Amino acid sequence: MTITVHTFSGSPRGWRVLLGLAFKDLSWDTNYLSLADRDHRKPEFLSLNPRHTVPVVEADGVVLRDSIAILAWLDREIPDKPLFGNTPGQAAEIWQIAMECCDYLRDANRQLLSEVFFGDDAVPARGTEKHKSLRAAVKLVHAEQRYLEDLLNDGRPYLAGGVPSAADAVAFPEVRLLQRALETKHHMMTSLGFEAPEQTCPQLAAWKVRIEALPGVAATSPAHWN
Ligand SMILES: N[C@@H](CCC(=O)N[C@@H](CS)C(=O)NCC(=O)O)C(=O)O
Repeated sequence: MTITVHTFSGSPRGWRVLLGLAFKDLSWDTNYLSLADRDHRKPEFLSLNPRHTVPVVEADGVVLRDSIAILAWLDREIPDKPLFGNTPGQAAEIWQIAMECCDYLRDANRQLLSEVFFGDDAVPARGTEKHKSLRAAVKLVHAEQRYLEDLLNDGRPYLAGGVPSAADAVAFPEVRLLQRALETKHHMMTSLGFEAPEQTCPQLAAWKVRIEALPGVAATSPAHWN
């Protein structure tokens, strides 16, 4: 089966799918759309996904357009190295963590990173509404980092147990994007009081390194970071 993933370089939702493929030791083709050129609004892409969002996966005539649906489909299509566990209990835990990361960590990151990556690069003055809302976003991010840290505190290597799962595929892009923000927008992130896992969440920092070392994961990194 030939799997083509249409995505933007650095899209957290597209990255989930690439990680799911890597965790399963599969190969794939990536078609990077240009956000600047608005490729996702062009008729060719709209014919695949009228909602103009990435990721979209094409595989032997099947077209799928939601990151979580794609991971679930992939697991049914290719059951080896399951992303959603082997038992009902494991499936429930993986879904729960994955959806919590979709809802809470993604939302906190969106509030913070849309300004950090795409804003005017000026650190907002203390006391302004913008500063208050970005500080609030940083607090939410910290709370979600601590939630992940607590999951790992029982000694498990991955978020939902002993093997990488869909929970890790959803969480990793978010944690890695925060690191990227710290690397490329250091002054802004530190001025807002962001604390990296390396400072406050040692289990999460070690998990990030563990995921990065898995086979195939390096190839999922955003193309424009190289
Ligand atoms: N529920 C969808 C949401 C996808 C989504 O919002 N993707 C963003 C990029 S991370 C996007 O394509 N935004 C462009 C747009 O909405 O026009 C999924 O998880 O696949």
